[in-house]
Amino acid sequence: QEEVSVPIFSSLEPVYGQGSQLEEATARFDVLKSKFNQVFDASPQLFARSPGRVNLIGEHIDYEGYSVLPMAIRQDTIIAIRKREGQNQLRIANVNDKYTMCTYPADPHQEIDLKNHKWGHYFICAYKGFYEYAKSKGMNVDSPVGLDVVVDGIVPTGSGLSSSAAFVCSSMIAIMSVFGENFEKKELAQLTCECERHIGTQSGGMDQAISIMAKTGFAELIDFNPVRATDVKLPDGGSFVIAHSLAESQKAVTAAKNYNNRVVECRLASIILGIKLGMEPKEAISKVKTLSDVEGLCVSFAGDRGSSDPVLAVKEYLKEEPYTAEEIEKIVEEKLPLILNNDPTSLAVLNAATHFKLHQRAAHVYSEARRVHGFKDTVYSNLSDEEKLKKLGDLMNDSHYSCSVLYECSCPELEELVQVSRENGALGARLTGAGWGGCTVSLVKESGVSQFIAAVKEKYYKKRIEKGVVKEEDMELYLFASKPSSGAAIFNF
Ligand code: NG1
Ligand code: MG
Repeated sequence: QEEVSVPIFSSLEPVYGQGSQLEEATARFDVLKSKFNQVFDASPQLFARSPGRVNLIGEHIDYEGYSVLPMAIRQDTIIAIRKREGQNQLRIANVNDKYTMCTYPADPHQEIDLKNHKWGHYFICAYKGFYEYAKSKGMNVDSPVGLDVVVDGIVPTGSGLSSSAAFVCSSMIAIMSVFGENFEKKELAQLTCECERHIGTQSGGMDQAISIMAKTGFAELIDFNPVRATDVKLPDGGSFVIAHSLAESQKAVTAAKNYNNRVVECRLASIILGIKLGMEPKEAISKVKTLSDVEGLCVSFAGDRGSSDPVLAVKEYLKEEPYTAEEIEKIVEEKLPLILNNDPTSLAVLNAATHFKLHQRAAHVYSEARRVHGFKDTVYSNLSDEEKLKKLGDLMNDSHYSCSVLYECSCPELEELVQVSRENGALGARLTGAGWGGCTVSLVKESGVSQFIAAVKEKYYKKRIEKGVVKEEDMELYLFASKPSSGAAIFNF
């Protein structure tokens, strides 16, 4: 039976199981509670948790409307919360002293100060999102109340494992339940995706969807518009190993040059493809938002050439040399800021960019979307587990190549780590998450996992331990095998 809303538990076992995981979780919740008592001189009303994720395949295509295939990891963010009636402040503390307490007015309409990035801003994303949603549902939440919050996140930050979504989703669920509500998971996935954009990234919905909808033992194929999750049981005999390149990628800070830049490039590519394939410029500007919106036109074009590959249209109609702003404006007969509705995060992209690589970005998106389906089809095929694993590994390698060469979201450290992983037994290895730093994910034969980990430690991390980039005793935070974990939950005890 499908659970529609977020499960509410009165103990930790349903999420953390038995054994060492449960012990670790019990200790963390004890620290969270005592920190809450120490900072606010009161007890929390309830707790919420939401996990990070590793994306197995389907990178930088969620915001273009295409399906992706992530799984939740055991690392999560846990939150303790209480309401303070008659108060007008939000106080957000953290068990980690590195993150000093942030305070905000209890005002759902406040603007988030993007020039001054603070860790607490992610909570405010959820806070604003909750009120916007509650209001749209006609709920009576007009008089703001104070909230006290303590956060403990163990998803490594800036690592492509979605620490941000784990934080935003657990915040949303904590706020929702302290107000006595429990929304449907599908609505929550949509809502948390939209509200994380208050941080200034034009992100897709993969991270929030998997964080909320994940199930133990399954990766999920996530479709968008509307959000749906389909369980994918991975073949036996394989294991996914996550490795951190140790290059941190602060996406909220570098968005204009990296993440949002790619979103804008995809938008411009899709409008030009629409025009070249027969739309009026005005129509294309108003109707075409993503590459998936013009895929039908691209596929028809390919059909005339006896193929079904939308990349053929990209090859025909988008030149390989980068476009200047003027060249694009000539084709679309409009100024770029207007095409992008003068949206501030898009204007920041235009300011930071000198040219736009439309051919490469579109070729990546269409080919990556196909690889996701290839991955899913392989999992469900009649091949032996061994053959399946080999094919999945190949698809992951192709995905990495495309991310690296066409989408240019890799970095030297990720390239080295992927190389080392492949040389030491990975069936496939690729960057995961947004890239520009952060983690790789490798598919490794289950029987060879400890050997693989030892080899990668020796070849990639040893010199970095010697240089003091990472501490030997922290290694298990940066290099570990991961099984598909469960999604968001509420704890009431
Ligand atoms: P990470 O790297 O976890 O922040 C980001 C986006 C995803 C997706 C991937 C690239 C956010 C919240 N998430 O993930 O939606 O686009 O990059 O596939 O920005
Ligand atoms: Mg993120």
